[in-house]
Amino acid sequence: MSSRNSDDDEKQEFIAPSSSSSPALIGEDEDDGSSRSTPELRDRKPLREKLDLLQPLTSERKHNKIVFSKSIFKQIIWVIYVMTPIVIISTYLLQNLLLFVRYGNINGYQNNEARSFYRPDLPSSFNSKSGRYDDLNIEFYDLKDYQASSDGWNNDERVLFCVPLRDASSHLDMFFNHLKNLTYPHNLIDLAFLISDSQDTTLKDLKRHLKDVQNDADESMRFGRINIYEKNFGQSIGQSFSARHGFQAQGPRRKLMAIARNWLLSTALRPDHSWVYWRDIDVETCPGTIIEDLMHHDKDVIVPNVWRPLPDWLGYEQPYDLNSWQESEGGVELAENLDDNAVIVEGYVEFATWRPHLAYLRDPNGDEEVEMELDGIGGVSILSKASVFKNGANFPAFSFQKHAETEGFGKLCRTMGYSVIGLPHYTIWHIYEPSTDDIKHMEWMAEEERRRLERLKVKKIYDKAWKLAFEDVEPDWDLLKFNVFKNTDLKRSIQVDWEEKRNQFR
Ligand SMILES: Nc1nc2c(ncn2[C@@H]2O[C@H](COP(=O)(O)OP(=O)(O)O)[C@@H](O)[C@H]2O)c(=O)[nH]1
Ligand SMILES: [Mg+2]
Repeated sequence: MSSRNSDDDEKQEFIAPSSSSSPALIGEDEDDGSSRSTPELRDRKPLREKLDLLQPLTSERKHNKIVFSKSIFKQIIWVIYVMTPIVIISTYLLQNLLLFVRYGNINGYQNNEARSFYRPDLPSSFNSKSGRYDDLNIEFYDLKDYQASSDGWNNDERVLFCVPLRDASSHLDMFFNHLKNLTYPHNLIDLAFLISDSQDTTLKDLKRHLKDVQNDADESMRFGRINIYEKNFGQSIGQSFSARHGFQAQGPRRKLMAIARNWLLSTALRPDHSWVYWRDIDVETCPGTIIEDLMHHDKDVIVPNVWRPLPDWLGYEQPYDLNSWQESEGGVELAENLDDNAVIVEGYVEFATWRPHLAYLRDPNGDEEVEMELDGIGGVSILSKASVFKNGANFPAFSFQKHAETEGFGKLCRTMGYSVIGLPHYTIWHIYEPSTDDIKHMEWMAEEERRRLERLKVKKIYDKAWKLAFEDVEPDWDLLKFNVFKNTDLKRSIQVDWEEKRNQFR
């Protein structure tokens, strides 16, 4: 038989069971009328018989074909159905196996060692001097083990590093440079961020930076626990310099900031923290040793001086944080005369307190170790013993002795008997952000510069035209002058007797 015929046979075997059980129909399906009376058709009789004989086999195939061959699509679904759980389970097992081989556990970290990659949080058993677990997995802390000492870095004292954030993505590069430069052992620093009422990409950028630092090949660069919290408090005052610093904005803004700080602190503070360090995101210049520099004073609450650089046309530099001050008679008197709910904010002419400000007492060449007692403090950079908060201090979100937020915190700490200290000659620098007036002035300066350049251009053209239009006769005149005066005594002086002349005309 030709190859076509053998194809036909195969086709018959395939079609027969599904289309009709009658062998007569096979021929009809298969051939047109011209081939029906040919010898080949007669030769097919044994094939039909053969098909009849194979009937049980054909129905079995029919079954198999329904299951396996009805459509390729079904097969693909089947493979996916079977393989998906296998792939998931084996990936999970492989991952855990790799972690186990590397760390000896499947959590991806080792006790007393920096962890290998970023995770949102770590069990509090991570790292030295933390809680201990018993057989029942009960965590136990002997709180006397977590006190704060002046050289905490030698005693494995953990620092909770708190950063409130709002629309802060533009400051993150600068902030992480500072963070990486910190000399306090990074594995003893737990980072806690609270992002509120932000419209920009703060959260996304923050996570990217944290992943980078926690994946640093140098394990000593990696930090301890890292927590990011997001919570909006409905802050509607803009984040521009002038919006933030307007007098009217101060009361509501400071109360909301106080609430934000309290949330951040109470959510992140753990039993194993000995210190709490507060830091604003927008600090431009700060020593990497800041934690140790403040810590070694061994005070309950301590702040550095905070200034900001200025453009040359504004005088190069200026005190920034006026919230660190000592109480004065004027301040006490003012407070007595205000409503119970009033909040004094320092540094505004509306509140004349005549208080000595830490910022203005700075001597650039002064001894950085000099201390000054304070009553109110600013929040740009505060180091505090954790026990201060654990004992109940917080940032008043209401009028506490006519103050709120960090200034209220200072007052509260003094009331609780804590030492609250500022360092007048130890300075860190906040960024310069232009105010609305500064921006106007800068626009005016830019316009002036544009005009000056324009005038310069015009003058150049005039100078050129002048040269072309007029002949320079200066050398000729010099020659002529010489010839005209060569026989004249130019030094001769003529004396006129004016008295005589006057008499003549009388
Ligand atoms: N969570 C939170 N953080 C804020 C809010 N407002 C400001 N911040 C952050 O708090 C810190 C101090 O705020 P900033 O506006 O720089 O204060 P200023 O320098 O005293 O005017 C910065 O790190 C800000 O990103 C807020 O409403 N919520
Ligand atoms: Mg700021």
